[in-house]
Amino acid sequence: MRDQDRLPTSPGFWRSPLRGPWFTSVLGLVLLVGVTVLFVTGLVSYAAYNPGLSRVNDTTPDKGLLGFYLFAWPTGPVWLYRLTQGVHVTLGITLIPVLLAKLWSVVPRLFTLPPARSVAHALERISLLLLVGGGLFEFTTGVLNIQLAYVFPGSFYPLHFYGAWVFFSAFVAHAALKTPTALRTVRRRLRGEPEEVPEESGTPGPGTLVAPRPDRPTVSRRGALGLVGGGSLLLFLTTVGQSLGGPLRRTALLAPHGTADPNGGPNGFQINKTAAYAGITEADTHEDAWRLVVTGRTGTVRLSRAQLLELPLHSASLPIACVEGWSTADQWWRGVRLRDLAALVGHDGDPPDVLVESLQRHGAFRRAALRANQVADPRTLLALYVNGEELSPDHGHPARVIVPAAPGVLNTKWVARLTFGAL
Ligand SMILES: Nc1nc2c(c(=O)[nH]1)N[C@H]1C(S)=C(S)[C@@H](COP(=O)(O)O)O[C@H]1N2
Ligand SMILES: [Mo]
Repeated sequence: MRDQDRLPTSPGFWRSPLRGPWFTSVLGLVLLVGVTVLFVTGLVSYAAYNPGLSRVNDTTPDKGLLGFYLFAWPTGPVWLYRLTQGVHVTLGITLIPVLLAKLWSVVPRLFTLPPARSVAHALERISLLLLVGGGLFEFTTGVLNIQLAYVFPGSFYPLHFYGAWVFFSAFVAHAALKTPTALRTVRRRLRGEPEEVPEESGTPGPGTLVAPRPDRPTVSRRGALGLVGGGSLLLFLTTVGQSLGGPLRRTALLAPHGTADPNGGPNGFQINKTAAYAGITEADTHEDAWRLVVTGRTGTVRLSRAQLLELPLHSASLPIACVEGWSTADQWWRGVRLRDLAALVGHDGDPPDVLVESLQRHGAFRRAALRANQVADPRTLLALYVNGEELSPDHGHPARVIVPAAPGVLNTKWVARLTFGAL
């Protein structure tokens, strides 16, 4: 190694023959599509939480203008959130090798000297720090959350939400600058034209990615892309099963909810938080102790389980789909329509939104606010049975909410109180 090549700031320090505009461009174009889909499915997931409805659902109360696009999440098709969030999480995992390879392919650029040749160049380099830092931050926080490693100061949601805006802003600026070059590079290659030659060292331009004194190749560029693609495929195949029902779930070796469904039987589907975790005891849920307190325009009624069972019971086949990307196949729920309970307390016809509260005393998910469109849907139930059997303690006995197409977090378990029109 020549003396002046001892430092990473020297182009000669970087020896891999794989680096070059074609390798970087292909990975960049994959990320252009992939990261855009991640951003859109992420924003959509946030809207599905009903954050504009109530502080109860809002994990980012200081979002300000960033909530400009919020909309009333629909109640159909029933698999809507299963799909959007399954795509978000599975695609995020699948893109990890692509992201890492892309960063590796441009790492010499991070060391270029002088650090800034002009104000414009300085701004570009700052935006690159936000891009790289933001990207690593978003992928890391996402992976930690789906692996149930709740190591975040406060909550995962604000970090991932604000981080997404920083990352995506830098991403848009970067894509606007680089996409034309990337497309040109890939087209040249497709036409069989040679790769652009390296320019003078230190000069900016696509050529600077090519090592001026490359080592002997141990794998072709095509082979290296194949390795990255193979890594992605492997991650895809060991993750996607958590969003599918049936035996394929067991193929999700990397997902906490990719194991076989618990102990079979009607209640044998994935459980998020157990009754024990939530501090729910038999004494709380016992027939003599438990009452459902329903409040609305005309006052409050208290219903025992026996009284609830005298109301008309209805069924709906609905999945549970969690923000963590796992979901269940449709389960057959049976219980009282939320809109019928609204009618009991003076909301006939057009039911309002509702605040649902659990017996659970601590934890962020003990309460949830549902929109009027969710209350009005005849498939939205206060479920007492699932798949023909009473709810098990872990699935929310004696009663839980189930809402079509909504994120799992809105399906409050161990319900104690419904307050209509209070939000
Ligand atoms: N009271 C209460 N309800 C809750 C939760 C909770 O922690 N406490 N978790 C929610 C989340 S995040 C999900 S994904 C679903 C999971 O339902 P399951 O455990 O029956 O599959 O329950 C929801 N209902
Ligand atoms: Mo969840």
